[in-house]
Amino acid sequence: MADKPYDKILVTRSSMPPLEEYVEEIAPLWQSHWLTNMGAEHQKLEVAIKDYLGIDNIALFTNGHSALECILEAMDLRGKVITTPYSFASTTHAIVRKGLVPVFADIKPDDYTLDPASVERLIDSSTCAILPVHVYGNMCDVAAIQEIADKYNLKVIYDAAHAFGVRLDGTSSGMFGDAAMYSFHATKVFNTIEGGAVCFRDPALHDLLNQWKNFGITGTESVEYVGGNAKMNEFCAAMGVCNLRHLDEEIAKRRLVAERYWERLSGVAGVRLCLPQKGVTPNYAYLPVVFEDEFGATRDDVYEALLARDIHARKYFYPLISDYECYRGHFDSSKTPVAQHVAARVLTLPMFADLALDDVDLICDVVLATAHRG
Ligand code: T4K
Repeated sequence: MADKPYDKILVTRSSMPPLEEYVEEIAPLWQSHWLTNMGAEHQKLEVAIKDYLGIDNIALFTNGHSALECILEAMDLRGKVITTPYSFASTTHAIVRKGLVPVFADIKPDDYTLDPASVERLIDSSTCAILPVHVYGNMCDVAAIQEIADKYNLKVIYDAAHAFGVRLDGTSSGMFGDAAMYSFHATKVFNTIEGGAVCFRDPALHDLLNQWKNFGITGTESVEYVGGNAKMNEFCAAMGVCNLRHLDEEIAKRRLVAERYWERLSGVAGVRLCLPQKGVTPNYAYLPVVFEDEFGATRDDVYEALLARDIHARKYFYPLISDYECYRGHFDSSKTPVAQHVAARVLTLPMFADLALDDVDLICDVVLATAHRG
């Protein structure tokens, strides 16, 4: 590893701008002493993201999870929300923490996003919204989901935590549905250290979201909502301003890493990969591999074999949210058999911009050597 910028292969590694660039970006804060509460860097980042994504409306947050909770609350939703159990804890936790009831639909076997065919039969008179996830940056079937939502008058809020920079036929992932949440966590393709955003269709939500994330304060002497505190601070916003300048370059480097993996692992019996979807410009956020029985070794065998070489893959997303201890007894995961199947077999391999191609080769060698040795 001597010639590498990392000393261990972890599942990912935060992208960071050159230190001097960040120092230059934050230097004015020593003059202004304005560190948070929607300051100059916050405003600069909002404008830069709108330009980059070609979107109309955005509100920044302290993290993606708060952004999701905030949009659910700002839309004043009540009742059931149809969602996927194949995601990070945040998706369902946001629904539950806002007093809504999650109902799990199954996922598609090819891209692991919410299967529109399994959504419609779950809708009843108390359903208020659909909350699908563009998991790994794979775009959901947005047209089919919107058609169902229009038919039953439901809101659509996308968890687009993984999909910053992803486009469908040239349109940003943030432009679909009523709203979309992005995560800018350190582990994401684009990070602000911690951070997140909501993109939304109705411009009337702009003031509402900015008030909700600031205690519901609407003026120096008026507080109209019981809001929380979820404002992005100036240091995080400055990190975003810098990282955004390098994002295209970062995604181009990730592409080379992804293509090397696909070249090495395509066509191997029992190995299922997520290749770019038709019409989609990907961001190469994650490198999920599903190990089917024909591979001759289990996902856990591969995970252990990599670990033995100090290579840290992760089981995103196992267990299913519906199997978490905190939800035990409330859901039956056998009702989402595709999600159950994928969660038991998936491994996300290391993926980050600076991952050396010879390390990708090493990882693939270990994976392939595991086949039929489980
Ligand atoms: N919806 C979805 C679908 C999500 O995936 C997430 C977050 C959210 C909503 C919520 O968004 P945020 O509120 O987080 O903005 C990580 C992240 O903490 C989490 O943001 C992310 N999803 C999830 C998929 O992954 P862990 O528990 O796996 O993180 P951790 O600490 O084990 O880190 C994983 C690897 O990342 C480390 O092995 C090394 C690398 N890393 C980590 C950190 C913290 C870095 O390179 N730099 C760092 O600063 O959850």
